[in-house]
Amino acid sequence: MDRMTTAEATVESLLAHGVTTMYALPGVHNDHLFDALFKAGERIRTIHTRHEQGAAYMALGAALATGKPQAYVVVPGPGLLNTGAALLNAFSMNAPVLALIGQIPDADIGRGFGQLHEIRDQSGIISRLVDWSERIRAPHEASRLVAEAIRSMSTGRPGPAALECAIDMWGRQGPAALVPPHPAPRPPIDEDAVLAAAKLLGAARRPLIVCGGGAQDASAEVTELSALLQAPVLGYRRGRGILDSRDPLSVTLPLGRDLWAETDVVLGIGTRLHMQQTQWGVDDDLTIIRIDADPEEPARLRRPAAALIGDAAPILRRLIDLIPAHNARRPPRRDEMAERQAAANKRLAKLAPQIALLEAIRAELPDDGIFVDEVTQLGFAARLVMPFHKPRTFLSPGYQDNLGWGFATALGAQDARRDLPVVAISGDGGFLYTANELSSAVRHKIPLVTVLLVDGAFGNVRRIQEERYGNRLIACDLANPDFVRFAESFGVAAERARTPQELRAALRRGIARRDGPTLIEVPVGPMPSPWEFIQMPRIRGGR
Ligand SMILES: Cc1ncc(C[n+]2csc(CCOP(=O)(O)OP(=O)(O)O)c2C)c(N)n1
Ligand SMILES: [Mg+2]
Repeated sequence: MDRMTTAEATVESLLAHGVTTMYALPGVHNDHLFDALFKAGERIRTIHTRHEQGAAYMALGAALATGKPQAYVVVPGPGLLNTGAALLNAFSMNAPVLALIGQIPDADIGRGFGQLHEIRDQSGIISRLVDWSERIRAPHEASRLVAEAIRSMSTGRPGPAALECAIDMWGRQGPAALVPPHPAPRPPIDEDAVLAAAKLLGAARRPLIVCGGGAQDASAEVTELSALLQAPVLGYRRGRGILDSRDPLSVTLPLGRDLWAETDVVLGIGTRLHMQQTQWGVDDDLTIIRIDADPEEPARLRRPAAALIGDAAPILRRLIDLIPAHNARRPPRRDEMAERQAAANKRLAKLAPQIALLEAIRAELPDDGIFVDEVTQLGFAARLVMPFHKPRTFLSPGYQDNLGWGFATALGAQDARRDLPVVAISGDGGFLYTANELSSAVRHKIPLVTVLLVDGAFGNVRRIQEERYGNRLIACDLANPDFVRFAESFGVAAERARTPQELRAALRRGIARRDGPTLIEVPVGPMPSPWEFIQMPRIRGGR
């Protein structure tokens, strides 16, 4: 058995799991770990940021873009809390992010001496933020705990995990056997439930498929099943791009709600069906079938007729095998859906200023390029109208919808996928949450292109105050820097684009620039409200 420090065993184990980047902000509690990262040389890249939230968001973006586990390391107490919003997002988005968190001296934990960065019950706080967390208490535990953490991140409902380690434990040396990765257990497919679901879907007159983030690794299967059943596929945010938007059966809001009103059998894949069941409504004529990695999820709002637990792709494959023996004849829906899409687009044309900018981005971003959404006027519209052609090309922040997530998350996505262009959008409100990470983008030569919409306001808040609160405007106007000069002062290539045509040209230059970041400022005015297409009233009977 090799003698190693806890830190060395941790780094070696991360490498054995394919984790080759550490998003990081150093500090004395973790010095031994950084030394182990140094000694690991070229095998692991350490990407340091200017604030802990940047490191955690970057790990999140890397995880979302790759679907693979990613890690970050920060000091305890304030370092941990500074990553709070990103960790919350990772939990809500089921993203495999491993948080390595320092700790005060082992013997002092829980004794309230007021050590540097001490926080009461750090382990307890962490355990509320993630489903799996442990503290490494000896060198020989490190490798096993890394393997368990990473297994937990893809077992059942995927999500983040955390490992703490005390300041005096990272450097402790001892015998440390490296354990191989623990494969995540896969629940056996429940053949009876799949057969029951195949019969229900086969008999359906107007089946509908709804995809969420849990369907992202099942794009081929969803595409095949949609054709087999002539079933439209509804996706909103992370469900976009699983069925290519070019397929007339690929729909988003608001057409999805009309289809929800008409369907007799709905198949929800890796989605909470939250908007559908709580806003649009459910009645006894609707049969719901769920596929979900998390056994707790399907019955949370309403018990479905069938719940298929496990990874979507193999379950869908079984359904595709079984359905033909039970499949009803249905008229092809291609032409009907193309017409209905055109009608829906006429209604959405109200969002013309947003659509013109999104069309410019879509025209320059290749099909496999990644678009990172924000809580901004353009983002709300992107969720409704922007076409996506592949899964994992639309990173949208899930139910947290937390302002300020986008820029640093996009940096992580672009860092992990340097082979693809990544374009992020931000409002002037959201951007300044992490604009300091322009520095990290330059330092690490991350070729992200950011489109910054500047309206001098928390525009969404302002519109709500105008429309619903008698124009009593409060806390919504913003004093901005000159963003072009601001970015340039970091060494970022920056320009201003005043029209969709100028934006297109600027994007082309930015995407071609592969040795560093680009910022494109787009001055904008107030934009038409998207909310009538998002918060839509009930369309089926009571719950
Ligand atoms: C963490 C967090 N804080 C506050 C909000 C509330 N919020 C939603 S949109 C918004 C304003 C966004 O302003 P900006 O980024 O400039 O985009 P714009 O609406 O102007 O396009 C705010 C404050 C939020 N979603 N998340
Ligand atoms: Mg704004």
